[in-house]
Amino acid sequence: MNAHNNPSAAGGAPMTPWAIEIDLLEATMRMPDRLLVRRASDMRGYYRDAAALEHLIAAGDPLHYEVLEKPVPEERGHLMVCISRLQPGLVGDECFMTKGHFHAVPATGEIYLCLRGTGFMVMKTAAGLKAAVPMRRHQMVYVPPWWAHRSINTGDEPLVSFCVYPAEAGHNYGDIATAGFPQRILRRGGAVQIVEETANFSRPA
Ligand code: S6P
Ligand code: ZN
Repeated sequence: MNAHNNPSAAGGAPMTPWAIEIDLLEATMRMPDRLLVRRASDMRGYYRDAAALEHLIAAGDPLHYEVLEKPVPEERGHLMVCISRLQPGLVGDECFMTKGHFHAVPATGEIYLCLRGTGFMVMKTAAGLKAAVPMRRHQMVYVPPWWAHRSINTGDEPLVSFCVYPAEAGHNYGDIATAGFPQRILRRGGAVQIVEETANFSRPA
């Protein structure tokens, strides 16, 4: 069997084609096989106001975000698809966000098609480039290879995106937990602000 008639990278039988139902209006995936759930207590160290986060955790540890997936083998050639659903809310004056990550295989990009809500995708490269791209319904954000990415909900309803990325990409959170991103998104009195990070901004005393 040659590469032309055996698309399985592992050399076994090719995967059987499949389909799932994604409700674009409700912004949900029916019967996902895997569900990643992150609550406020999973986000320690990521927000600038640690005391506000602890207050939130003590007050019920609210849901932050969920990732619904139909996993495929984490092999080159496959495409991973998921729905990311980020709740609205504030930690102090900072909008709820995902942890953010580089891909463990860094030369892999990602597509985020925003289905619902409003926010930003903040991005950075290891070489110091930065970007903050608005997210809103019907907007597709292209995360190029080598860019770490974090989604941020600036609105009053869930920010939901359909994501597609190379299945071998993986996640690399190491640098994000310690260095954060160059930009934070705040909401003060209803006004959304992009604030440039400073050395002592991410770790307040
Ligand atoms: C994976 C893709 C998403 C995120 C999800 C959660 O490459 O970007 O599935 O995993 O939005 O974010 P995070 O930063 O906690 O993994
Ligand atoms: Zn990713």
